[in-house]
Amino acid sequence: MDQITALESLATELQEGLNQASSFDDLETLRIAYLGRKGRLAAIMLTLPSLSSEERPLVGQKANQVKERCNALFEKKREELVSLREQSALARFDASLPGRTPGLGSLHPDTLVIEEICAIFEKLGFSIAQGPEVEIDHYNFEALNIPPDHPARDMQDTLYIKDTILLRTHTSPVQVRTMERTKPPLAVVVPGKVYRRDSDITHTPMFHQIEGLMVGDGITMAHLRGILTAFVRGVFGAKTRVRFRQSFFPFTEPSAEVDISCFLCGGKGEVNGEPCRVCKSTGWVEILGCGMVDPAVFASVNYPDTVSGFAFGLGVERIAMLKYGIGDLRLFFENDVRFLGQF
Ligand code: 2NM
Repeated sequence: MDQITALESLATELQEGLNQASSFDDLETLRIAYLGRKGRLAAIMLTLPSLSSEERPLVGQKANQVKERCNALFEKKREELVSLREQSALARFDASLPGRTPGLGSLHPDTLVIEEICAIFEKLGFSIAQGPEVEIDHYNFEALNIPPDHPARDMQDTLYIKDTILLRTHTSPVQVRTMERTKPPLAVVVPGKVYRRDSDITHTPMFHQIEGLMVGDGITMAHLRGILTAFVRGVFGAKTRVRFRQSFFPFTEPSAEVDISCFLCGGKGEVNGEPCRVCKSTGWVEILGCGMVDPAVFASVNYPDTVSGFAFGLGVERIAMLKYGIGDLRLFFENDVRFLGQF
């Protein structure tokens, strides 16, 4: 039978063809020529109907064996080509080439300012405290001598979650919580996020504050002045001058705002004959609010009426804008790495 001879030589010839093949394209060309729909095996199969009923099953069986053998030959060659490709990729790999520099992250200007300021206060003997951002009316307002009819309690200014649960509008509730569980004397600074119902070019619904509190027997405004002067000189330089302006807060009496001499123009109000952009030619920059803690606050944490203390608060973004010359508050919250990478 011619078909049996033809089938027997098919696998042998395929092996010869595969020996010459050097690419996956060569492999595919051979597959189509031998096993394809119009290939050599198919051509032999087309002659089956012309055979006798005794010959037909013999040839059919042989055809199946040859097909399996051919498939095995193709698979073996394919594996060889895969392994060759891997070896040549390895040979091309140059371990002496310089690597790609991984992108390094950087700290947010808020984080930098918080870390710098907290480090200064730690050197002055303060410890760092933190507390919840979701607060109750008692800690955020009541204990801080902010009466129920005070405008700060208005829905206009405070983000309420429900009834008496709210997002803290300052970090002062943490000072109250700290006093509740700590006997005087104590000195803490509290950095953290605060929330207000306010959103325009110079106000964001969330921003950062650092507040501080020092309590003990015989703490006076002299201590307040000394500590805050040391603090601003740490941040803005040893020549910085300090000025206290009388102010008002519900939780302190007396209260003051602290201005520092302008760190850009040195208080002269102009730089190279141009009006100073930092202090708007006034020579002074407002930096924080402070005061002697109101006895009503001490009463709310059951401190004896013999203690006294001072407290202060500042806005972190405001300090960062001054320190780094950042002109737009919105940059702090967009998290554009081109901005964040500059500090
Ligand atoms: C400020 C200004 C003045 C303040 C008061 C207290 C507390 F809890 F001790 F009463 N914490 N922070 C305070 C005082 C905050 O921010 C402008």
